[in-house]
Amino acid sequence: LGIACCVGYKGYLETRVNTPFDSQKVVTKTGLAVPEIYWGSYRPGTYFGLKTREPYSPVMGLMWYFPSKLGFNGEGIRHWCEQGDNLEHYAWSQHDGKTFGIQNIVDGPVVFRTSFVKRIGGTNGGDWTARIGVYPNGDALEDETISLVFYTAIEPQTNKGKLAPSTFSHITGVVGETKELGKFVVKYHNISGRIVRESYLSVEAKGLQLLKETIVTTLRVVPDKSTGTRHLVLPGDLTQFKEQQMAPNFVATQLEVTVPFEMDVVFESGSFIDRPNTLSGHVYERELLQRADSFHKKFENTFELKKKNFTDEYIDFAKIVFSNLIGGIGYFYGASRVQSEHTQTPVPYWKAPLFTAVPSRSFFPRGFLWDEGFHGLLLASWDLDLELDIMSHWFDLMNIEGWIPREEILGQEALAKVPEEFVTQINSNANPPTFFLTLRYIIQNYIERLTEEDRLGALERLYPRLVAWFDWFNTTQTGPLPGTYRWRGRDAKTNRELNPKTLSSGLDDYPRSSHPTDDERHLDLRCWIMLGAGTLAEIAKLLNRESYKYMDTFAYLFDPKLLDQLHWSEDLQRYADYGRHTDDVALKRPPPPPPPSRPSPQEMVRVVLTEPRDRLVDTTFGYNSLFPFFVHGFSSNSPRLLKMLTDLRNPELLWTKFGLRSLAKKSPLYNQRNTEHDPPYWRGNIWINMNYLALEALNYYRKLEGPYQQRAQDLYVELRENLISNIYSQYVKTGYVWEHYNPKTGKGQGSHPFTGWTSLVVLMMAEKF
Ligand code: 6A9
Repeated sequence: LGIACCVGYKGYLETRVNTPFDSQKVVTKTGLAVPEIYWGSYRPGTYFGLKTREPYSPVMGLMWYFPSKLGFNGEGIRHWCEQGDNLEHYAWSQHDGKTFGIQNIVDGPVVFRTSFVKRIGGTNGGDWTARIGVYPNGDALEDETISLVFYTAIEPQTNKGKLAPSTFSHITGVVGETKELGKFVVKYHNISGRIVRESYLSVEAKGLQLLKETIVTTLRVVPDKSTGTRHLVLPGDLTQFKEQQMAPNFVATQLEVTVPFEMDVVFESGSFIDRPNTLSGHVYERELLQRADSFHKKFENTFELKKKNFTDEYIDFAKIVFSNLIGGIGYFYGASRVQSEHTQTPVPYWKAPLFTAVPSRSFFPRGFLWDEGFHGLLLASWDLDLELDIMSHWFDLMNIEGWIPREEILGQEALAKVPEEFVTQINSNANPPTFFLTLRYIIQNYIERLTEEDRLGALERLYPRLVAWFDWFNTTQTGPLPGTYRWRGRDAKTNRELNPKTLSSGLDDYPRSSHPTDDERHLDLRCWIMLGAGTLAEIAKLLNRESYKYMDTFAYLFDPKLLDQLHWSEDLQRYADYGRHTDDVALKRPPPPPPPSRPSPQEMVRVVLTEPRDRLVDTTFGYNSLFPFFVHGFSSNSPRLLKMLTDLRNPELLWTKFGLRSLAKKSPLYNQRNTEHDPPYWRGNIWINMNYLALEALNYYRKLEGPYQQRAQDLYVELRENLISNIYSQYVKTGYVWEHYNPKTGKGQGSHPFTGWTSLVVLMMAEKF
């Protein structure tokens, strides 16, 4: 009996990590039940791609290349957003998240304008048309042609999915069918410009992650005897081999054209029988103009930048940044790979959809938990239902323990972008609970919108999950002393890293104690929990639930005396982590092994020059030190507030002309590499999400009556100005917004475009907190 019980118990523990949270799902309406957002540009990792909000939707998309420049292995074909393509610019310039979008892409000698407009009708999600325009970038291109490839593809799991090439109005398009879409067609209309050559491909592709490869391997070189040149064409129907006929799942049309050129891709749903006209040509242009017009009006109503006297250039910039965030929303479906201490190997999570914005369309076009809470501030300002839908999807990914995985790599396309070692998500590891920030923002700014019935309904369904999430943090992430918290997931054994990373905190290589132990205390996590408790209490009140538990937790964590006991350094007059620590560490290359072994260069390792001891990590000053301020932890006359404001403005610490740097110049690990391969990341660079939190707190204290109000006001004005002008000027210089900014020069760095939390610049301009 004993053994049976334990085997059963072990099995029970093993399966907890991938057992869904046991309560009603928050998302109740999706797919065709929400026709307005059924189709969309939900493939943010492509330059231009569309799909539906369906687990296995057909995908449509664009590739292009210059035939004269096509390299070996298809080098030069544009499809997925890749930094290595070195495009001068690409971003949605207008996008409302619902009905239309306009994108500009600059690729050397040409400029693309890709737009789409949706039209509701019938019972299967309606129609849409995409306009693809290619124009010369400056001087006209002489004799140069460009090849445009537009495709439709389905996966084997697509419900009753069928595709076939079909010719309408001279260009090969597609007829297709799925269970959800019913019958549909994709037609191409040449609007203006000259098609030099047309060809198509119909084939069985080996997977959605291999579409470009399939084009590359099937392109044929056709010599043209009259001119002595060679052309690249798609080979037509490849599905008929011997007797055996395969069903195509990938149909692509290639148009080799001269520039300028414009075409419409017209998607028509079979069930839409009473469409008044074809959504193409002038009809399309008129529709697009109308939508753009409402977009501009709504943008001003929402963010009021004209009213604040921003110039047209700044307003256009804000529209681009915002549009690329909302236009970067994707719909993903698949299973994460997860692991717990009770599973021997990683196991699959359950298959689930995720509707989410993404930090970066090029480098990480997928969902990240704490990034999404920041994105939510902008999205909620624009369209509260859209944001509630996104949040609902995230909370449906919660397991029975109350855990939500941090990085969401769902589906073949997403998986193909992530190196193997980053895929597995571990259920002891957290990520800052920024959705509490989103919810606080919504309650503060849009309470009247929130209290409408259907939105309250979403909140009701969300509530048990918010409670479970909070409780998960407040039980699994605690430290040994009351009121202390610790990020899990640091590697205590490694000697590769100068300071073992804390990926779960979101601040990755931000310096913590040098020797991770179970006794360390993380200041930022403590503050996140306090913010969570306060917000949860407010939501409980809103829903007429008992809120005292969370009020108590909030009050307990708010207690300035307890905070000081645990985290205040009397010596250095600042807040800090606590742990086993020494500053005296360095990366050194070990001496080569003695002969006869072949001396291969050995990787640098950390050497500890002074033994660590238990202490505050108070020689480090940076974003982490600011967290008590971020969560409004001081009363208006607190000397701690004065000290904080003084430190904020100190150029020897964090202050720069471009915003607050992540780490003080004098901190031991300022600008240090973590391994010889890992350059400094959160060790000096300026990050916009943290700067937004600083501005938010300054805004709070400048409005709170007290002796330091004016000081907060002055800092607010100056910091806001510094951030906006630098992000803007870097955009003008480079064509992009960036992941982080250089503290010495203000230069954009890291991944780009990064219209994740860097797009908070729009809220800074709008002064919405
Ligand atoms: C690794 C490389 C093609 C790092 O914005 C997303 C996250 C943040 O949540 C986190 O706070 N970024 C920040 O420190 C980017 C993380 C990217 C990891 C991808 C695989 C892919 O190579």
